[in-house]
Amino acid sequence: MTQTALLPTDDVRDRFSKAMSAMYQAEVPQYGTLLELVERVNQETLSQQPELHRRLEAQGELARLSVERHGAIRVGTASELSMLRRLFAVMGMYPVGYYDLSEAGVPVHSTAFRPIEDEALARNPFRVFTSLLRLELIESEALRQRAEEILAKRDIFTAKVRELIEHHEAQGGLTSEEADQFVQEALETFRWHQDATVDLDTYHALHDEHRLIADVVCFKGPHINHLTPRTLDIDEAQRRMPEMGMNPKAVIEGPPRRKCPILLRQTSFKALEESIRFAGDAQGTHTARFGEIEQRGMALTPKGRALYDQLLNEGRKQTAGLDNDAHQAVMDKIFAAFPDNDEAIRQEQLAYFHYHLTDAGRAIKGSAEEDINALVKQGLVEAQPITYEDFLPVSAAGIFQSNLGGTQSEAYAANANRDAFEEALGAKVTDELSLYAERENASKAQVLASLKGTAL
Ligand code: OOG
Ligand code: NI
Repeated sequence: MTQTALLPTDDVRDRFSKAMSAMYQAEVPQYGTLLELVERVNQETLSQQPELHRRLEAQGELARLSVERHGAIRVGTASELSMLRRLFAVMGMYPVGYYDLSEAGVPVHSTAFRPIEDEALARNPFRVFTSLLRLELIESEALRQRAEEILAKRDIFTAKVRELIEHHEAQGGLTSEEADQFVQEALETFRWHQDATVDLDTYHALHDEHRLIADVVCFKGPHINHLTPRTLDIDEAQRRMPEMGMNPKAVIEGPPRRKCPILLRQTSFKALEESIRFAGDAQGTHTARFGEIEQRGMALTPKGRALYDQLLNEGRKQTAGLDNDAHQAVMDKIFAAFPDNDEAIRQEQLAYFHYHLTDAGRAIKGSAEEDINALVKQGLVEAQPITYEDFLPVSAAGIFQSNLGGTQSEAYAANANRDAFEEALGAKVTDELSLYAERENASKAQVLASLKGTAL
């Protein structure tokens, strides 16, 4: 029997992320404008900053830049979440990180489905931030039951996609033709529906409890609510949004502008009000979908993250109500306490780095030196920061809020429940910090082995 060639999961993900982007451009034309803006700003930034160009190229990130984006969805039940886990696995995307957003007044907890391996990330790092509604946080017993009943009746997956997922699991992959079919069928889960599954009264009752509950419960599926391309200069992109007809949120979330960017900075254009037909033929509107951009920097160690959190909290106390310029100026002063050059950050172990041999290092055979810092000093080894591939709960909450009207911010009593999330998911989420640490350690081991002449 001849074996049919299976398509690498990286290719399935690449095809899917492109198809998703095309679908969202057709659904939300402003997202297309946003892509144009980001593309233009990125080209300008690269030509103005040759050092950045060199660095991205050396890190293998230049090639992925034009395909790089993340999306977000919200689901209502454990079985929806666990089926999504299987669907994303077909594309080489696995649950990384646990985020509790209830603290920020959003009744969900979340993970990010994303690729994990260096090569997979370099090819296409497509990520989907996926939230599970926490019905247990709804106060009214009657409303909670009503929401559960509505959710129990829907199936967000096509029969064909279920079949293809099982097929992938049984034969360990999909052929190219099956992958194309899978992409088309999987897209159906993320598509927008103009028809709600409930009547207007039910929508309002759920909406009054929390806008997000109505968004999750009242529709046939978990429509993709935004897609986010990666920009190399978020300040410039934010500045230019209005002249291209977009209404940006007030401030850029996350750390201020720096020479050596850390973690993640994000901003978005506000959600659109869209007309919906409710059961019983009533017309109404729903506000859910928006566009977002982000600038990614280096992944921080627990020590770096603690410093970041401390400075961010100080900043939040001083920036309430400020416009973006004033907000950034305050943050800039506060973040002066966070070193802003790669070597100082590395020496203080605030971020994760990837080590590789320089040309001089490659010329050496049989060195017994094992001290990586000494090798860096000797110019034989170079360290490059590892890019942050994950999300920031505070920033995520800010994005949620600005698209929920910005007023519903009273917090639910903080109650992270990772165990319940993992039980719903049907798997453990991988700890994102351990992934960065592993990548750093593997690169060190590789460098030392090549210098010894015993290349791994
Ligand atoms: C997800 C918000 C989180 C981000 O970039 O932090 C997110 C949502 O609104 O469903 O996408
Ligand atoms: Ni986002």
